[in-house]
Amino acid sequence: MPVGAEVTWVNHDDVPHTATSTAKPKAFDSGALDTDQKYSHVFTAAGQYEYFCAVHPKMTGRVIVK
Ligand SMILES: [Cu+2]
Repeated sequence: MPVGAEVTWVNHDDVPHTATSTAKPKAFDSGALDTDQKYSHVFTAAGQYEYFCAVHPKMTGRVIVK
């Protein structure tokens, strides 16, 4: 994704999830998203942004901004 792009997470599951930045301090944190709730974040700097679900820490992902 290019710098300045917006990513939107949508919870299509029937249990809550989060998209929580692994970095300290956090680059973003959705908080708990219930079913069909959305969270958006604009990435304003290049980098690799790791994230996980605070409810289910084994759920992880990565946003790559170039
Ligand atoms: Cu989860």
